Amino acid sequence: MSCPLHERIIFLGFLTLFAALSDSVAMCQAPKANEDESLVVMSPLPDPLLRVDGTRITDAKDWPVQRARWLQIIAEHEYGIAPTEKAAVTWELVEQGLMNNDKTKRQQFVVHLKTDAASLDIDFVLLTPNQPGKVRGTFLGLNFQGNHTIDSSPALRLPKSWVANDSKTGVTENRATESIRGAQDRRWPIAEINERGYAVATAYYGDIDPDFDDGFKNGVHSLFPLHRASSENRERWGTIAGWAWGLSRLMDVLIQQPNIDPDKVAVIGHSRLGKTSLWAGASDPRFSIVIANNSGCGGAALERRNFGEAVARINTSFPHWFCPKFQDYNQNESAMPFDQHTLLACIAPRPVYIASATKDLWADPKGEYLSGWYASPVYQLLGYNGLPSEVPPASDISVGDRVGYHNRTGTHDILSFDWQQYMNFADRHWK
Ligand code: GTR
Repeated sequence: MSCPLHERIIFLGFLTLFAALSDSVAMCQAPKANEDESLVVMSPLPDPLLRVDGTRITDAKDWPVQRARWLQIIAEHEYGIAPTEKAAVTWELVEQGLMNNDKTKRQQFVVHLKTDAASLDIDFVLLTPNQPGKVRGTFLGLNFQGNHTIDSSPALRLPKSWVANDSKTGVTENRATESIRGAQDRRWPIAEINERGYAVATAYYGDIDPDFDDGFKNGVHSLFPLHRASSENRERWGTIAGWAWGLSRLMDVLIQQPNIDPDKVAVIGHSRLGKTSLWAGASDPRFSIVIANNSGCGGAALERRNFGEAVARINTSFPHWFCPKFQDYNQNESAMPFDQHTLLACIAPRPVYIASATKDLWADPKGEYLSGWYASPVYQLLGYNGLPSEVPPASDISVGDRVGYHNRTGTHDILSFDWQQYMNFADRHWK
């Protein structure tokens, strides 16, 4: 049946109005965020060392079983369980050259992932110091707007996948544009990193899984259609788990490169990608250091503090980041069988670094710190020191041993100051 044009326009108008209304209704359903420390009432945290039978682990040799239990719980209730089936991973070098006044060697790969159901290509760039021999260590992390945004080098390829429309970046029609080449370079101080002997490896997060709610169908989810989360299968992987799984596939490729030391790869991420680096690092022990910058709710911050963003709001704004089951904890954090300190504990004894920014109350700097503090008994059991005190340090001071932390003066971002602390941390642990 065809419908006259004016009726179609009126109908589309109604649809748009309806969508806008339901969006604002959804936002209203999320409670007002608390950013007042005096209003924080935190219910008791689960003890990471307590077994299901109520006894407490006192021997390091019992930790691996307990760690596996936490990983299972966190997967099931928060990020969702990733498929155990494998995808075939192959890669090709599609471009290489020098940049940064010849101080940086650039290699661009396309990583192909394939299952019986689908295939997916990820553009992957490796930027190493232009020197012979192995690099000192590698920082692997995803970027938000495309590999071409991390540096102004004209050779960096534009993503072909979905990109968020944004009046600031000038992106319309969900396609990457030249206009933002180099626009994120403050977040990726490549020259400084290479000067200290380290490499940077990155891919655009949308190549792995587009960042919008499509019912878990596109991106990596298309590779495993039988594993899709739904109202019947509420514990299956969401988008953060997809990005984390993608980081592990990039790691598969990275460790095959002759100049990369597979024992010295740190996984790093900012904000939603900091939540991602924590989950990638907790689940994949090949990452020898894990770094989460301003990761906030669903990242390092303790959910039971209910400070800043909190569970109900993140599940309302970004329902696709977590598994549907995580919604059971909207305004119900004390019922969570875990909290984010158990996520950090799953990284032990590998070093983990958490960073906050003083003006980023939305991400709850104190909650990010305390998570590290409450994970520290696990590090101690395993023979290492975590954080030194229950009291967070003054701003811009880096503290901790195997659990590192700083609270940079300023807003939600990842800047040279943060990278300097991460490289100092890597210098110490990768001696
Ligand atoms: C915000 C979100 C945060 C954080 C941030 C980001 O809108 O509330 O959880 O992840 O986005 O990733 O930039």
